[in-house]
Amino acid sequence: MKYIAPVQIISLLLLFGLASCQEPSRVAETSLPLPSHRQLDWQEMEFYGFVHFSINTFTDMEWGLGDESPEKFNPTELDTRQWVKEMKDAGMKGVILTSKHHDGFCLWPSQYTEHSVKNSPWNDGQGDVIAELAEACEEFGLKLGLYYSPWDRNHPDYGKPEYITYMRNQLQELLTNYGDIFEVWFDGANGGTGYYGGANEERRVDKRSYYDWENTYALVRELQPNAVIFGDAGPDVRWVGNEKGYAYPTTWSYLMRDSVYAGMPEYAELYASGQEDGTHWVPAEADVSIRPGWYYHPEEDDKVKTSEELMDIYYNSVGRNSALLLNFPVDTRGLIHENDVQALQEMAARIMRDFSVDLLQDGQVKILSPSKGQHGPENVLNNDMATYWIVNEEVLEVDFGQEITFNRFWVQEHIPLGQRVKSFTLEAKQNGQWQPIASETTIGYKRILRFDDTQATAIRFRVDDYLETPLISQMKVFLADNSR
Ligand code: FUL
Repeated sequence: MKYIAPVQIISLLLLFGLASCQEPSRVAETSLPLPSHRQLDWQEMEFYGFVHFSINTFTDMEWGLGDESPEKFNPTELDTRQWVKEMKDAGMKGVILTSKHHDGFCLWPSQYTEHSVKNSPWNDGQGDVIAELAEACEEFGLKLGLYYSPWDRNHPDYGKPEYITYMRNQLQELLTNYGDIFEVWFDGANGGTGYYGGANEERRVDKRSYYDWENTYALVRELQPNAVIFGDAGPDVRWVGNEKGYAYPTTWSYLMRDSVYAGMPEYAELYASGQEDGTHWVPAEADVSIRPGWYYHPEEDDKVKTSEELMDIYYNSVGRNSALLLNFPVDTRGLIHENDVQALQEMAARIMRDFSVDLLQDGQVKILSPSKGQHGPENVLNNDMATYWIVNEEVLEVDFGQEITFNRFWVQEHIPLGQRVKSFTLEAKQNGQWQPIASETTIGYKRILRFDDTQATAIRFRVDDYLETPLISQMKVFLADNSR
């Protein structure tokens, strides 16, 4: 990269005087919904892997009916270390495995059903995929999460109260036998046709009441107090409303959680952006598969997303106040296919390259404005998420001291005290004149703007509208690879 370290000067322009200044102690007295400690820990993970692996892998299906024989599950070279190593190398912080998908087959030897690995030829019925994955996660330092489908097309009792006991018994096994779990992922696809122990019929359930979520969540809390619970509508992490892996330019971490439920038909249309006036903190997670399907299909070996497509997904999720959950359809060998590995590692190299040099860290930073003490604008450059700049109607101007080229702007709010910015503007000083680069809406945990290569001697950041006094934690500027 051809770039000479500039002298950077930050100047703070007081636009509306000091009358509106918020005292640091006052900003904490907010009525906004705030994240829990488990949500804050989860937020920092940003990018983690998903694995869809089951009998479907061997039957070439996306949704098994529930009548498939466990004998079909027979990976020849299952290696969870390979999955975890590739994810770790790509910078992922965790992995979520489909412990039981809609077809009801269990990847662990549950004592409550025969429809599991214990009746498969794999490892002579002695295997436990979850135990192997937990071990690999421990070895490589990744966190383990578990997907569990409430809908079960195999179980004879699905639709009856007895099934809820079965589900809770299984959760008890999953959440006590495999160490710390960072996320419990409850799928929203509920009810429909299935095998149901031979009944072969359609079973509909009342999505709101059947699962008695309140008590199921209480069980998860009791067994794994640090795990976030994912569901279409939370309670801790919510679905982003599509399976393409992108969040929306406006993405709030708030939701009127009590009026939204899993499987709600209008969710994607109405709530995918979150709600500015939501009552609870429920941040978004964007899920997407690296191939068209969630499960492995040999005919999709040449349909793996390119690293360019994966970078669009990354910027439109992690760069839009959402986490990214990227799925790998593990193949019939029990491995992440070579083509998927290649695309993932190319993506990882691009992420590394795009964010390798923060241009706001280069050179000597000078603060021209009067010091604001503990919560001044210099905090946005200190790489410390615990500190922040209290924005009292000021504009932040960063002078590079010379012309530089850049095409990414990264900004983060101090979310332990909520999400506050409603809209902001970024400008660049070109030939002595301020030119608009972007006027955008929400920031949240992290917002990354992509734009064309821009030559400028300074940038100016302004919050245009906010819910409460904005608290900006970090800002960065990069010259990333804009070529395709
Ligand atoms: C959906 C499921 O129906 C898909 O099979 C997949 O598991 C996806 C992540 O969630 O609701």
